[in-house]
Amino acid sequence: MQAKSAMTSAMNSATPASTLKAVQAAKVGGKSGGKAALFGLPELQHWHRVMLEMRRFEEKAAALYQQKAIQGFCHLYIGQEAVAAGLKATSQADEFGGDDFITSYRCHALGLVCGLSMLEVMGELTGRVVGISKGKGGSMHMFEPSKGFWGGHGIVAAQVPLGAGIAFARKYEAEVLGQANTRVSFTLIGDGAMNAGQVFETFNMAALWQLPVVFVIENNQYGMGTSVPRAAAGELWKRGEPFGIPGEKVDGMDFLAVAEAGKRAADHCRAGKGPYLLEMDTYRYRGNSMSDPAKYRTRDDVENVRDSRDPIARLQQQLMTEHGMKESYFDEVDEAVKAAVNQCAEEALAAPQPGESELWTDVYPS
Ligand SMILES: Cc1ncc(C[n+]2csc(CCOP(=O)(O)OP(=O)(O)O)c2C)c(N)n1
Ligand SMILES: [Mg+2]
Repeated sequence: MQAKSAMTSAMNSATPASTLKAVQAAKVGGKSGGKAALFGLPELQHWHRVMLEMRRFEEKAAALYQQKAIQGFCHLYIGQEAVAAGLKATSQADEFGGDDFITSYRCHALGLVCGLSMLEVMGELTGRVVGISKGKGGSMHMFEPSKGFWGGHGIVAAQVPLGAGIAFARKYEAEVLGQANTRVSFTLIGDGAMNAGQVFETFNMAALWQLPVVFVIENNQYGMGTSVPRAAAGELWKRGEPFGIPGEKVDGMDFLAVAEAGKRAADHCRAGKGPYLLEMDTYRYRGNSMSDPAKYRTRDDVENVRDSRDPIARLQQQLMTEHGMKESYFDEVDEAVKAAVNQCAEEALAAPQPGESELWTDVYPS
């Protein structure tokens, strides 16, 4: 079986990878650590651009929301980009398909990194037929299972048992149907969602059946307006311990640290050792959703994190100091990304809304 990393397939036009000088992965606790030499310069440039695309795309979405061109719920991922990018960067594909990803309503960036086009996501946000759910799902309901992207779930923690279910299917395909796949289910969970009962039920079954699932807690410090210390007892990365699920805490605003940890976790699953848990220490710069005035923290709180830990600025800095890249390169990339985002917004808004006949399609009575 030919395993191929997402990075390699995304980089098919790249020059051969030069070896990245060993970079000390930032770590904040747990068992995270070690040297990262996973990526060469072309790959790092690629993933820097991917994170910038997420950022500029969502800034545009915020502007369109304020203009009422996007309505309903809209939860932005700004600040958390390194998590989706770092996990995807070390995910793999084999002849049966790629690794699977599932998350909450905060799903636009993960959709993009899994291969949805900007137009498919922006079309969905603006309720247009060009959207990935034909404009009928909106911000929280985007899916493309053929690309390993399983959504997009509005009910807090609902994606967690579903993520384990995907892992169960992969194990069943391998062990019962004889399909030698090595696919892993990356199941993303908010810090607030970690207190939901179904998460513990899922941990039990995933450990009992040794499912290939990486539970990724995105600890962005808040569940709506409630900070983690007010809501959660103990350390989140240790919550798998009673079930024998190894866990570690990772600097979720360091692309390389996320990628390293994602690889460690996925390797564990692929070796048939069952589930793994990663707590990503990250931060959301915007409110819970666009309608949240975020009065539970100060502007300075956000600025301090943005100034010291921003994942895009950090990778840019690393590329400049370790690879001698010039600021002008990053300015050019930024201009190109902004142009692509503006164009996709124009195209989305020029597309029609779904017609009345669409009221009667994709409806599943139960
Ligand atoms: C079962 C359920 N209860 C409450 C809500 C309302 N709600 C929407 S977002 C949210 C916060 C969840 O926080 P967290 O899991 O930390 O994820 P984050 O929003 O920070 O990504 C809540 C409680 C919901 N959607 N579903
Ligand atoms: Mg949270």
